[in-house]
Amino acid sequence: ANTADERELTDGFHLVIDALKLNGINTIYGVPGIPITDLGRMAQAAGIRVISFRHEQNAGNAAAIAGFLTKKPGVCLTVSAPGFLNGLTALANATTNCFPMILISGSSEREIVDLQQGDYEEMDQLAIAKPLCKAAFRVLHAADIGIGLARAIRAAVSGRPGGVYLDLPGKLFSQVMDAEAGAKSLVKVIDAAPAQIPAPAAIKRALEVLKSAKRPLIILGKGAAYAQADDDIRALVEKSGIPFLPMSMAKGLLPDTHPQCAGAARSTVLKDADIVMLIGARLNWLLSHGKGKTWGEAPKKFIQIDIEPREMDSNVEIVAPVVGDIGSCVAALLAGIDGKWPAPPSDWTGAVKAKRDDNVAKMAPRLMNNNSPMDYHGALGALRSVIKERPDAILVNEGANTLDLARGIIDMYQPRKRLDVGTWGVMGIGMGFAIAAAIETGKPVLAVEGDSAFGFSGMEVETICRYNLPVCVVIFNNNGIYRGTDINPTGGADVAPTVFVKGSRYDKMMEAFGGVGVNATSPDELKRAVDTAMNSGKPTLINAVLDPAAGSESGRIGNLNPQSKLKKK
Ligand code: OXT
Ligand code: ADP
Ligand code: MG
Repeated sequence: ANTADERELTDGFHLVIDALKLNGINTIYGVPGIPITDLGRMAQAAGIRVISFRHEQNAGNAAAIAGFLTKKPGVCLTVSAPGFLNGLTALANATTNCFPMILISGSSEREIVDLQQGDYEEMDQLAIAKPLCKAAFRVLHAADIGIGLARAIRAAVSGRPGGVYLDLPGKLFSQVMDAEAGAKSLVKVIDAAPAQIPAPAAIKRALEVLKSAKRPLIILGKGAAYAQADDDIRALVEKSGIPFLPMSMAKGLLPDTHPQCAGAARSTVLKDADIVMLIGARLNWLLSHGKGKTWGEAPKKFIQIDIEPREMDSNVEIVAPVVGDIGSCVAALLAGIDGKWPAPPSDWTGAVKAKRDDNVAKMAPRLMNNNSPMDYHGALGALRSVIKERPDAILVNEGANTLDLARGIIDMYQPRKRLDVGTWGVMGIGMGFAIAAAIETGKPVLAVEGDSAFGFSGMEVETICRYNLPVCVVIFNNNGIYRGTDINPTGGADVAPTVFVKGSRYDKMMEAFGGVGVNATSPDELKRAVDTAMNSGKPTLINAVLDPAAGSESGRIGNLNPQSKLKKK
């Protein structure tokens, strides 16, 4: 073909890239291979940032948290069958957490897959993805790429956000079509997540219920953080004078040090509140389903703000459902909270403050120890100062004790700065979240990782070094899952299932890739090493040596472990 002819043609590769760019998607997280290697290369050549990982699950987690941070779908690109399945865990996790994400996978030839004739990496990926995500689509014709991507973007970000699967069979990429027709086939999605305005009657009902409260409480969830309605949420809390309890990833929406913050009085506010307003938080296991011992004896009424109507009454009766997007709902509520709004009774706010001050005072001395080997409180006391001094840094956190204690001890000051295991309590989000947080925000990232938790995504330290990202990973190395002290009761050579190699030096992994590795044995050493890392922005991994006996089984959720009824012999 002569060059004049070529100029008039486009193909699947270029249409996918043009469609992404047209919709402002400037970053792809993925792992290359057949049939998407050239797609990644061409995307990079076209100015898209292509971040290449060592395992698709980590790329998928990166895309998911990019979605949470930006309200645009994060894109993960994988190869067929095994790569797709690796990415699928992240897609399911994104959907569970209401993060917008699109998993784009190359796939094998339909004719062969559907007759099950054993193609290279054969798998009916669309069918497998469907039950695990919010929506799933396949594009068979190059002319449909624009529409396919538009559907995927809308499905991911409109209504309750979630994960979308987009199946692109290998043959599609080399399909050619007339360039002008191709350009016309692309769709720029207008108003991808339209405002969903709450009904005035629902707002009126909610305000009446709230006004009747003697002991009101506002619970902020990660939906509220996602909504980016930070100023109005803060105004609603402050004008109403109601104590607020942040769920883990909503910490920092208002500072944890805010006088109305009830984070350190959690058990008291859940037990004793009479009216509870949920903003972007579900009454799932993390809130004991809204009933039982945690919620006390006294009757309770719930107001719930959520974009998903079916969330209402999912666990207990919601007396005032407010369905709409949080920005619109909070603005409407705020309009109804004027100067005459009654402050909550002072015996209630006083009781919350007393409990909070008591818990904070009890914890304070434990955070100041300089023990070696470290305990959780000593180590986390040091990291708490790091975030206090750098409130715009992003904290990534996973583990059991490492997670639960860091959540309580490290105060957050700004919205969307704490990223963690979320609704599933999943290990493995660490490095993917840290990488995307650095890429999407340009801010320094501190990843506080249990040694087990780190292992699920640890190879991505190479990725961190390769892209020279300002990520400081701190591994709380207690030699195992929860503790490093279990022994094999048979006396056999195998160690207990929860225990790892003793005295491991994770810092040397980082050095292998040109990053900075530090072995820290005391809180003072740890603080110095983290400060240096955060100031330099150099990829750093700190092996924090923790007392193997310091943790407890499953951290704060040991009660979820089933117990054997049989007595030990
Ligand atoms: O009010 P009271 O008096 O009750 O006090 C509360 C607060 O008011 C108070 N507080 C404070 N006091 C003082 N000052 C301040 N600032 C303050 N803030 C709060 O403290 C208490 C407690 O507060 P909290 O935490 O808010 O309340 P509580 O009661 O704990 O809240 C309940 C929950 C349920 C909301 C909360 O606990 C929560 O969010 N939990 C999340 C738990 C979670 O998701 N855990 C992760 C999963 S555990 C397990 O599954 C693990 N696995 C299995 C596995 C997983 N997960 N995934 C995959 C893919 N495969 C396998 C594994 C392998 S964990 C794990 C690895 C563990 O080992 P590591 O080495 O990684 O970690 P280590 O344990 O460190 O060794
Ligand atoms: P947490 O774990 O912090 O309690 P959840 O993930 O359980 O939070 O709940 C988040 C809720 O927020 C979901 O029910 C989701 O539908 C809702 N949500 C997410 N984004 C919005 C939004 N923009 N407007 C309204 N609700 C939202
Ligand atoms: Mg551990």
